[in-house]
Amino acid sequence: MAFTLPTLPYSHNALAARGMCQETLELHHGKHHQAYVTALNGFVEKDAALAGKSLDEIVKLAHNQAPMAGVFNNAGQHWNHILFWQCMSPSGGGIPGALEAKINADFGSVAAFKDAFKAAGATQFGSGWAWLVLASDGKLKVTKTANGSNPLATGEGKALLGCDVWEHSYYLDFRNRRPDYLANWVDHLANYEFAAAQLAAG
Ligand code: MN3
Repeated sequence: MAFTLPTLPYSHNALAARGMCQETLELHHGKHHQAYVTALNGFVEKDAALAGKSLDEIVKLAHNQAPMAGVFNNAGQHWNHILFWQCMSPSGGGIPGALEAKINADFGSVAAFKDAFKAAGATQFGSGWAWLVLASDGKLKVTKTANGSNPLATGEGKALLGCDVWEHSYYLDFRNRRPDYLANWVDHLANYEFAAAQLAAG
């Protein structure tokens, strides 16, 4: 069964008032994410070892396997973008009480969490992702990964939020100003309701 591009959980212009324009979403979802799906399906068709495997299984199987770098890049980016669309909302930015309490406990304050998340994204050299994860010790942590990698592959924890810091995610809206994209993202785009639901699900 081939992998497919998920439908966005909002319209292409739903985030425009919050700093992510229609053209960004049309290109990012319809072109970039679609290209990862198409490439991944091409690899699966040619490799019997991948046939019938779930996306999670392929990400873990291909991680750090040099001959499978292309598989990993595209499977990882499919996994990352499936999450990313859910990590934004037209009513983003508000943090539910239970998640806020957990953030305060593990980071000291919401501001400290946001600073750590923005710093992770801003200091990821080149393309990659910033993450809020629930680590195996039960604490929230901020991490970053390069290119198509993610916390499922690295084993750093369960991803509650992921922010794409590839240039295609922000260049139309913020040009080269990645820190401004990240500041806007944590305050106005991030779907903390989704993160809270991921946290509650364990
Ligand atoms: Mn992307």
